[in-house]
Amino acid sequence: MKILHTSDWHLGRSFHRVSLLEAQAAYLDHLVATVRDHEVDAVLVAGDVYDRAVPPLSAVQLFDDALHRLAEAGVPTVMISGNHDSARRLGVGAGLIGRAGIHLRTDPAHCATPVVIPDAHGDVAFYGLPYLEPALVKEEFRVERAGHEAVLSAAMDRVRADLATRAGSTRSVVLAHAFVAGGEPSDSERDITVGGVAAVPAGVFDGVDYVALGHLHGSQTVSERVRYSGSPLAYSFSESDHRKTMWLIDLDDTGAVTAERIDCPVPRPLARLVGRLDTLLDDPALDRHEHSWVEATLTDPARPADPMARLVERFPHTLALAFEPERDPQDPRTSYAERLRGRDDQSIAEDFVAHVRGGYGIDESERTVLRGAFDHVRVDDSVREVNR
Ligand SMILES: [Mn+2]
Repeated sequence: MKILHTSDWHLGRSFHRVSLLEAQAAYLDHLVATVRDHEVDAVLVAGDVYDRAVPPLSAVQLFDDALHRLAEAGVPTVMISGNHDSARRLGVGAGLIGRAGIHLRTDPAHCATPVVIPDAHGDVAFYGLPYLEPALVKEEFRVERAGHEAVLSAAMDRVRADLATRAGSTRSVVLAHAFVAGGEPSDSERDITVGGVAAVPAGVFDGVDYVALGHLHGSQTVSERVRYSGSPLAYSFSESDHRKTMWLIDLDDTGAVTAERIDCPVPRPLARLVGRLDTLLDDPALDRHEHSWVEATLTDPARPADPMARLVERFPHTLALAFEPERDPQDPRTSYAERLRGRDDQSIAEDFVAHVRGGYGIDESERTVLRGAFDHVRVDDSVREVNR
């Protein structure tokens, strides 16, 4: 059986100030084309279909269109809700949509009710575990300590119990949305740490043939049978090194897994550029990034004037700008007093402002205010001197 595993579509999300709706539509075109080209038998979407609990209409329309096209392609599809989705909203109409072969699993109570899809070798049981927020589902699973491991273990106990009632030849697949130990996060997942613990051990999923995970946005292999597909698009610059893909899983008659990565379309490459502004503007080696979405970190010791306006002349798709002034290599070894020697209060205070604002230096009107404050202090001191 050929299974296409994807997750974390985050429909409706934008990248900095750029809407990704077109890129997400192109990805869904690619998904449907892949289903046809590779004669896929089942599509799995492991949560975070939407970026927000109440998604914008354009995202809902995109999702509606995807459902119709998957149903039209005749490919059974199993989807779960992720931590970004509203399970209740996503699950509206699930019963009716299920009749078209699109199975939305958003209710924790239905964890152990699989979607059963047969092939020439027998049945494959697909168990959809929606994102299980410990505080919300601990009663459903009757666990006392509400952590991710406790609720997922309880859900998996139900899965294994159901599986044990089925024919021995039944192969099994679980969809889950969780942070599994060994996985590598990026900057675009919402933190799900509970009581200081974010990750669950992969061992909670023991006993099934394949685990299609969602939540982490980088494609990764926790073990041969436990994988993250990652998001189809980059949602932060921390993902600039990611290769965005889906897993095409071949599940043979014994339940053994063969995995292949299917690349997703790249709307525009990402580039993280670091250096002095003049270098970024002149270095011929950066030619290849001129059409990328750019995050520029300027290392000039002093903040250059109009850096964004100058950057966009060469890199019109610059979306993020940061300042990290380069330091004298001796700097860490010099004492605080030495660093302040010979500098006036005004310049020290200006540096402090830039420091606490993450590199955004002081502007002319702020400089005037600061100078006024120092003047006041000095005047007061001089008056005191006189009156003493
Ligand atoms: Mn996600």
